[in-house]
This record gives sequence, C-alpha cells and structure tokens, in this order.
Amino acid sequence: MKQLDLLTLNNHFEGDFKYQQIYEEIKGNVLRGKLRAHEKLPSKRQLANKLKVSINTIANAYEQLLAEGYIYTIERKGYFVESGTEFPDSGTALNKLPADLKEAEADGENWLSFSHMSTDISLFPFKEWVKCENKAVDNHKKELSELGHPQGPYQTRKTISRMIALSRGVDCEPEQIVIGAGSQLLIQQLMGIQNKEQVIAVENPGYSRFYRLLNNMGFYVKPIQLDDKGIDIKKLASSKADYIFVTPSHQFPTGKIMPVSRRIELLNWAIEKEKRYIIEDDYDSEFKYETNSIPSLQSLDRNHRVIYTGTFSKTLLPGTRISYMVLPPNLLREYRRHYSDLMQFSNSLGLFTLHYFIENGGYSRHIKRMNHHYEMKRRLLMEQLRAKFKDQVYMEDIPAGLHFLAQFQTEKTYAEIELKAEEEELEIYTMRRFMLQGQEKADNWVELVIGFANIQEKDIPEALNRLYKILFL
Ligand code: 76U
Repeated sequence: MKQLDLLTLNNHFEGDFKYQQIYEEIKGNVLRGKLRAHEKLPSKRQLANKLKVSINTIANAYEQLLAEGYIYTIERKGYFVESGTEFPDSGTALNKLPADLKEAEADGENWLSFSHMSTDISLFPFKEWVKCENKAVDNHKKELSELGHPQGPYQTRKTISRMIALSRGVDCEPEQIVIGAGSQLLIQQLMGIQNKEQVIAVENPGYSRFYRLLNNMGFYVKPIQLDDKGIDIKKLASSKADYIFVTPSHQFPTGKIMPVSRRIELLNWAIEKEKRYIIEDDYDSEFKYETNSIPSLQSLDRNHRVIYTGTFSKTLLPGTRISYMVLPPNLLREYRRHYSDLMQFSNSLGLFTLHYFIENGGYSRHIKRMNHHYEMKRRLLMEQLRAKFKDQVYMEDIPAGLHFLAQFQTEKTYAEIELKAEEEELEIYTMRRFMLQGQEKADNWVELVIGFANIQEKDIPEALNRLYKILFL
C-alpha cells in the first residue's frame, strides 16, 4: 500500500511546535490531493523514526487530524485519509488581503492636530481612574461574572441620572437611561424601532455621521437651514418631519447657543402632533467658559417629547466609548419590548469605574480643571490666530465647547485646502464635512472648524505656520 513516506515530506521540523508543523504538512497534502482518500498513513512509530521526533509528537499531530476529520482510524489497522477532503485551491492566497483593505501603519510623529474630535490626554487623571477601576473590581465581582442589564448597571444609571439632574436639569429616572458604546449605536437602536416612512429633520450644517446613519437606515432625512437662533422653525414645519435632531447647547459645528424662545418654539412644534420627538444631542455642554451651563431642552419639556443624549467622549476620552440616552416612558416601553433579546453592549467594568469616578467627585473635579485649561487654550489660540492672520480671519467669540469656527479670506477651494493640509501634516476639518446639503462656499472665504483640545500650547505657533501655508501658499 502506498504510504505517506513515499511523499516528499519535509524532514526539518524545528522549534517548539513540531507536532503542529507535521499536522500542517499532512493536512496540506490531504487538501491538495497528494494523499488520496483511504490511503494509509505510516504508523506513528514509523513516522517518528523517519522524522526523528518522538512518538508523542506524531500522536498529537494525528489526534488533531482525526479531530478535524482529515483522517480516520481503524482499530489495529492504522490511520487512513478521509474521503471528500481534497480541496486543491485552499490555502493559496489565504493571507493576502487586497491592497485596498490594508491599513497603513500610523506615522503620526510629525502631525499636529486641530481636530475637534479629540480631548487633551495630557491632563487626564489616570491614577484616579485606575483607583476607581480597582474599587469596581473589589466591589462588583458578582456582577462582573454575569451578563449585566441590557441598559447598563442600575447603579451607574442612577449616578448618571443624579448627575444630569444637577448639571443639566434633566428630569429622569435611572430606568429611562440606556447606556451604550457610542451615540451612533444608541441612535441606531432608537431609530430602529421607528417607522421608516418618517421624515427626519437634521441641522444643516450639522453632524454628518448621524445624517449618514439615518440615510443608510432608509429614512428620508431633511437637512434644515439654521438662522441666527438655530434651526429655522418655519422650514422645519414645512418639512413634514416628525423627528428632529438638534444640538441646542452648542450647535454642531457653528457653536450657536439656542435661546429659550427658540427652544419653546421647538417644544410647541413637537406637541402639535402625536409621536413627534426632538433628539437633543448634548455632546459637549459641560464646557461653558463664561456663563454657567444652560439647562437642557429636556428640562423644559413637560410632554415627554425630548430624547436627551449625552456622551463621555468629550469630558473623559473619546476612546472610553460611553454614551447614553434618556428615553421618555412611551419610547422606553417600545424599546424594551423590541430589544428584549439584546445583551448589554458596553463593558461593565468601565461602567462601574465611571460610577465611582462620578461618585467620589473625580469627574466634576476633572471637568472643572479642563474648563480652565481649555478656556486658556481657546483664548491663546484665538489671540495667536488674530495676530497671524489679521483681517484675513474672522471668528465669533463663543466661550464654549472644544472647537470654534474660523473664516479665512482665501481664494482656495476646500478640496485644495484638504489636500495641502495632508501635505503639511496638519489635521484640520473644513466646513465641507458638515454641510449636509447644498451651501456652496462664499466667494473668497472658507470656514474651518478648529478644535483646540488636542494641540499642546507649545505647538500652536508651528501649527499656525502650517495653516498659513495651507491657506495661502
Ligand atoms: C457626539 C456630536 C455632534 C455626538 C458629536 C459627538 O459616539 O458619544 C465628530 C465628527 O463619541 P460619541 O459621539 C458623540 N454628537 O460631535 C462627538 N464627536 C464625534 C467624535 F469625536 C465626531 O465626526 O465630526
């Protein structure tokens, strides 16, 4: 009978996992059809002698091949190749990922960033955070060993509900809070239970990720122009929308703060019809530099028409991935009915850590400190921008958030600016990212969204040199 040792089996098995190499070799021969169905394999002893390895090694390799069904065994006769195991093309190009899917290794060394998406990690209280994490491990072993509540641990929801009652006037029970790994996921869930025939209004300019998400979900999404108070109510009324996404505390990205008169108009629009809702995206309201934080739109609502969403991406770190939404009772009931099968989708350890971080005062201390720090940086950056660009720059001084809008007088197009920014290694976003529909740029002016959280003070002059080259050279 033809046996495996007639094949050119590799004789050099080295290193720690010899059995695995032998297994791979035989497997390859079976798949390529070099070993045919029902051919007999050499006995363990024969093969061990030939390959100068222990019988155990061969036994391990055969065991694995048996377990996966490449070979079978007949008592006292030996091992044979299983039928139906020939698959000649397998293995080739398996590891070859097409070039368009390959990710470049980060080469961020020389890059500077005016991104509005990051926070300043240099002042993050890691020690305190880790202490809270240790406390979470000590106190919650039982919960950590189980699947948690799909909306996140009750304790954390209770802490969040107390905190947003104090800081934002949000009126809710812990039951109404859904914690999730990112606002997009939460919005996707919330809108997943709505009728797809609905029109959804969003602010224009606005948050393109929500805009695209809603579009991809199949909704008809209508970008609504802003006036100097925020969303234009007349345009909203004529849009036929029953849902609106707004950022009243700090319009994204223009920074406008919606005055109470417009908030009341918006709430009145909502109660004109049953099942009309306002999604209040309160993504960075913790940063207000001259006034106290303005109460949320939800705090004015008496009819359960506002869905409030908040995030820890700006106050902690974007990578924390902890966001939450507050559902009015009717929507909560629908949510629970629809998602009764869903498992919790954030990390419990992170959520218990957050609970202690808020409870022991670390969170509010951090926000207070960051408010001072960011306000200092915002002022510094604005001063230096004015000094460098003189009357070629226009900025409205809105003391809030982690970014501001700046207009520059230049002939360049957004496409040219984005390309040149890449060359100059400066991360910066133009208004193009936020214009959801229409809106060509004004002649000779461009608008940039300048985030100041990430950039270090000492790097501002160099970043502005690069910006100058991007805009004018
Ligand atoms: C979030 C707006 C308008 C929500 C935001 C952000 O998922 O909780 C910005 C961009 O981290 P999440 O998102 C909160 N609503 O700007 C935060 N900004 C995003 C992350 F930095 C990205 O894509 O322009």
